[in-house]
Amino acid sequence: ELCKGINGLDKIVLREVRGCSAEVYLYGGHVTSWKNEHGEELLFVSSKAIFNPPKTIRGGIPICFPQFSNLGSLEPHGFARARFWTIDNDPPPFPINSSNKAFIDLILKHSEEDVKIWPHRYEFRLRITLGPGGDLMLTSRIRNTNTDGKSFTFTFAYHTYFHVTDISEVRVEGLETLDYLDNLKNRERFTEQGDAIVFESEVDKVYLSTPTKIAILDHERKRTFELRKDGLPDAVVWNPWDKKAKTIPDLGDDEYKHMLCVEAACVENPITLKPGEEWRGRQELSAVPSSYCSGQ
Ligand code: TA6
Repeated sequence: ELCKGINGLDKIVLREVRGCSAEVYLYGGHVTSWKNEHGEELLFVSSKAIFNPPKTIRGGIPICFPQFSNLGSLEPHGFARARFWTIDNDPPPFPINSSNKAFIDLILKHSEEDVKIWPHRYEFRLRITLGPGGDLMLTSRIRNTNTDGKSFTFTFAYHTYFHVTDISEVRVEGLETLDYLDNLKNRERFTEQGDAIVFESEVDKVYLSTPTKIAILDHERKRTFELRKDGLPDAVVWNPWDKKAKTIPDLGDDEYKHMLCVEAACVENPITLKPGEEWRGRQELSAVPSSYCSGQ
């Protein structure tokens, strides 16, 4: 269902039989809402988020492409989150079965303007699916459509902002003992020690070659988010904490307490595509009561 969102921007609402829903803005190909069957919001979007292109939306799931963070010459996190995507009415067949599921196919192609800042032609197809049970799946297919024989290289992330009750009570499982690059220490490489990850200060890390499953436990709400990923070896974990939060104009001073970014990403080893080649990367999210989660 296509309708008007904030400031008249087009958005698509996906609904599932039990009442779960998701919202996607064509601006950015950006998921801004994911609700469970009780209508509870599972993603964090700042109360100060600006829905006014070319500003990017603070929260939800920004798509970082063709550059994660400031690891290149483009604007931070690339331009895909600041472009108008279109609905792809006739996508080539997807390898996943989306029958019985609510989904939308979006597409972003190079514009002549963008070719000036990133001299490549591409087709980026994004399928956003709300499965029965409310799982939210994002599948990206990026194809090099250069006609000059040139390969291109990119980094990528689904910059997911999870809504948490109290960041001090959150644990992340699945990243312990892994190597990470610490963005707060000049991207130096360290090894995570000890148990599950907990939060008591600013964190901005890229965990490398992680398992495909990461759990985010919201202790207070007795909810566990499960993130599963494919084609995306790394996982970024970010919380700005109090001092950094105050420097971010579109984030409330105390909102850091209620958000945690855990991002399926490909950062350490950029992806290179030859003309005609296609890359796929997928992130699946579920939210379940903690007690029902296996192994917890
Ligand atoms: O993913 C973590 C990060 O790259 C941080 O360094 C932090 O700046 C954040 O993303 C938000 O970036 P943004 O450009 O959306 O303000």
